Amino acid sequence: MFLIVFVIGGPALRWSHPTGHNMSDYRRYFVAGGTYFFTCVTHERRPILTTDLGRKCLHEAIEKVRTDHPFQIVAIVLLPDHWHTVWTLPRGDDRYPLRWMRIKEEFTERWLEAGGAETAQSESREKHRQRGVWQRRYWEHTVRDEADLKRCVDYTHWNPREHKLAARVRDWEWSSFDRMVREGEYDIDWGGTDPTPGWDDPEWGE
Ligand code: NI
Repeated sequence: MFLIVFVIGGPALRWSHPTGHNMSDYRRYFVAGGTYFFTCVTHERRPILTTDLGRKCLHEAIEKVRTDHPFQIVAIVLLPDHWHTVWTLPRGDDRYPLRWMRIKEEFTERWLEAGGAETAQSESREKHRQRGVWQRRYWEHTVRDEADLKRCVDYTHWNPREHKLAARVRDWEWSSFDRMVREGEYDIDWGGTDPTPGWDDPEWGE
């Protein structure tokens, strides 16, 4: 039975993983009304996020903001010019816009201070005191239930393949996939086929 599943491959591999976890594990991540999927893109799609400096600045920015305004990172992936992430906020706290504003600010401050480049400023952006590091907006999707959460997390981890940046999901260094394999949520070889076909429409940002 398992041999057959293994030969078929693809998403079915999840059934055979050793600790026998299944979708119900997502209960520990899901907070009704407080679990979100986000996409955030760099200004003019500059490929800065997977550089040493970009990763350092983003890590520090997230940790700084999480100290002041806690949230759980369920899943995260860095691509060169954007990132996808799934967060759970504390119950009764819906202030993700504040967290996003702060993360962008903290990143920008560190990035520019360390000599990272920014793109040329339009008059309008200068008026709004924005720097040429991030796109102004970001995409937000409120996760509806555990099945929706599973799709969002799968979408996040499969994204390097979606963007043709990695041959296998496990080959991409800059995501929470490794952690979730260690936690027993995925088989290491997961991601042979697109787990969320058709989810690359504009609502998903990328
Ligand atoms: Ni993407």
